[in-house]
Amino acid sequence: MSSVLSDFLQSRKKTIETRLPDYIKELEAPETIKEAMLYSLKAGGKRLRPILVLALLHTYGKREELGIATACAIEMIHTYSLIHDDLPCMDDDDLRRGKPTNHKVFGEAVAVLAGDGLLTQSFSLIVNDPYCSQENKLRLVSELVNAAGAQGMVGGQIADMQGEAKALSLEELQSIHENKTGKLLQYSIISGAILADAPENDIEKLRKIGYHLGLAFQIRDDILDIEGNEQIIGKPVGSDTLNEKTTYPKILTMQGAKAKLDEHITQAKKLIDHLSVQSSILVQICELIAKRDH
Ligand code: GRG
Repeated sequence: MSSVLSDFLQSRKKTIETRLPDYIKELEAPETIKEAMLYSLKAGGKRLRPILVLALLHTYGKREELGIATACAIEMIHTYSLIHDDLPCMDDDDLRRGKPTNHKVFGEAVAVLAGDGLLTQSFSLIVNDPYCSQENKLRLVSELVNAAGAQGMVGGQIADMQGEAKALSLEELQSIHENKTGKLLQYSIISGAILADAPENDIEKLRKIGYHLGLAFQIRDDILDIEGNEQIIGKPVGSDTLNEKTTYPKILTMQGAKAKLDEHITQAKKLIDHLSVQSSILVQICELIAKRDH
């Protein structure tokens, strides 16, 4: 990773991690719910989505402060989705990012409410953003509903649950991930562009870039899952116990999944080349998504 990218990622991660808790601490709300919300918000993570918002403002030469509220709103929605995804009624996970999951610490009922609180609060951040025009607020909220709701992440999650027991086609798998993981990542890119008042032509290209990056991110996730499992249990791709769920490597083979990942990254980079501005940061983030190791 270049030192420019590494400095960019580290400094923006620090900014987000400094600003994020303030939005919860300032709330007039019962301490227990604030504590549970803060627990997961502060539990680490790459902060890729909020960094993308700031990267777009940087790309268009705008003050990154303009993106802080939306960037933190997106991280709140991402965090809510992870809290709910870990619940016993969903994936039933005990650990997230190496720490006990929210429901393990606070109990199931509080964890559900912490997720609900984060989801709801995220909209308040956008609506009360002092730097954002009324017109942009409306557009950001409406795009966020599409990205995170039943037509986006929530819809992808249910399709994923329903598809768990059956063998899916590549098209079905792609549609699940486009919604479940892709749409919020795509929103991180286009919301940054909206806040930067980027040309509409660029916003439409960025929507396609977000689509490719969202799928690339998920394919990399599938690859990392299997490579991680191979290291832990020593089982190769295709062994039954590891691959009950349909994944890209299961349908395409590991080599095919890597080729598909490269295809999406190449498409994204081509589109970046055609934006009205140059963005070496975006190009480098594409390369990072293709090669990330966690
Ligand atoms: C419960 C409504 C609802 C939705 C859950 C996103 C999601 C939908 C579940 C997460 C399951 C999962 C592990 C998906 C794979 C891709 C993904 C979103 C990984 C986690 O995102 P990262 O890698 O996480 O950005 P960090 O920890 O870095 O924030």
